[in-house]
Amino acid sequence: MKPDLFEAPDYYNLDELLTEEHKLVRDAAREWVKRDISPIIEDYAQKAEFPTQIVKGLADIGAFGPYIPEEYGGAGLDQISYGLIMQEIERGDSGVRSTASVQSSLVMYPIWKYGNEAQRQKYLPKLASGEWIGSFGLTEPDHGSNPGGMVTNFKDMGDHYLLNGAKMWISNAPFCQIAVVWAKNEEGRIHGLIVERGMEGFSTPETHNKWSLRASATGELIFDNVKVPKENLLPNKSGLGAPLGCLDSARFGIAWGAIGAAMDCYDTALRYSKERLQFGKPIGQFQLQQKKLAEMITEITKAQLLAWRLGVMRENGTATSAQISMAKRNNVDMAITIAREARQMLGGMGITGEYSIMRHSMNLESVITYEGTHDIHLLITGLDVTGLNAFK
Ligand code: TGC
Ligand code: FAD
Repeated sequence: MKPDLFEAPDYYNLDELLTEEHKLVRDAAREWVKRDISPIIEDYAQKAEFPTQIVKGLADIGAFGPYIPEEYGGAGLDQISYGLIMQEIERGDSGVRSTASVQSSLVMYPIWKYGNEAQRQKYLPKLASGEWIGSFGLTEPDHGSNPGGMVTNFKDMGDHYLLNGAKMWISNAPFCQIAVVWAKNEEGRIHGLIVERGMEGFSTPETHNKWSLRASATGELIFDNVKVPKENLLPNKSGLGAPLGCLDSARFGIAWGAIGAAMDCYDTALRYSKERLQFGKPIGQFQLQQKKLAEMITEITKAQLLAWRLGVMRENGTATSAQISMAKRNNVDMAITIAREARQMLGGMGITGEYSIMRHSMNLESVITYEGTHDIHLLITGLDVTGLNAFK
């Protein structure tokens, strides 16, 4: 793979909207990605293997629980810092950002928000340091976009719960120490349970043959009469709104992350367009190539503004779930379009692992599907503006 010469585009001087702390946090993540991710990521993606040696680095840059209070081992940062960290990590690879998103927003967040103090003390510091990796089990083989239909269930056996069912497409599953699992009780009410590796009847087979997110480990969570101690139930929120609340936080991170992938594709194509000569001139001198670059930087700038404003609203507690859906949908779509155009600008070289674009392009096929598909987010916006529910 070529050396990482990335220079971040900032066409509207958005750095002026950031605090000194934001810039410090972002630059630390940017440097780490250049040093520890760029040189190895293509190889791990080719091997379809998660680079476990990067876990400590992710913890060091505050990627595990950026906004979780410091008393629980988190970085105690604000929402824009969280977004910037996700942006920088996904500039390196969406699969690495996935690991950080799941750990922070889908495992640490529910334990922090829905757990009791004993659960926070037991799990959060180990997750923040990367000693333990978590996974989040919501999707099932027959219930993806419609998680409310889940069939995974638990029964109250007096001194413990008995958990049965299966989750599919679960990031980090093959090597997680714990899983936050969503299951129905005997009344059909959804609750979160913390399942630990080693509990009898709990297994996590890996999903192979992915052409996308190859440097992220994906698997199943299988529960065959798993005895879960009663103290592992998250007591402070139940119902479908509980897992969907975690998704709000993760989708916010993706809205920022996708900008990172898009920036990397744009920056690569821009540099290539000045170096690659055809018909005796740089291809960047041709109007058709300029059109692609001009549209890319326009779309990146709009996405940056959307993410920044959403960050301000998340921080002051006014962002709605529908506003988060809009940003996730728009920014991932923007990134996948840019990846495709940038790939074309590199001609044949664009399909090789010498450059990052094809990997980003394939990764984004997962990003546009997980955490709510492109179409589901459109319907959430449609419901919000019309008041008419397409899901019922
Ligand atoms: P609906 O009847 O609309 O809602 C049920 C209850 O939930 C509440 N609610 C929310 N609460 C918090 N945040 C949100 N975003 C919420 N959206 C809805 C709602 O108010 C209601 O509460 P209550 O008290 O009235 O019961 O539910 P529905 O069954 O009609 O479904 C709505 C729909 C389709 C929008 C939703 O289920 C959905 O978002 N589907 C997409 C599923 C999804 O995103 N799955 C993601 C799985 S995790 C993942 O992909 C991780 S990838 C990570 C990585 O690797 O980076
Ligand atoms: P389906 O729900 O079957 O959808 C198929 C198609 O139908 C889609 O185009 C969809 O938009 C469309 N569709 C569905 N319903 C409607 C409707 N009402 N109106 C119009 N169109 C509709 N899940 C987790 O719980 N934890 C994880 O860590 C996790 N990680 C993932 C990692 C990867 C790499 C991938 C690919 C997925 C991951 N997921 C995870 C699962 C992900 O959230 C689901 O794949 C996603 O929610 C879509 O569900 P589905 O694949 O079952 O598709």
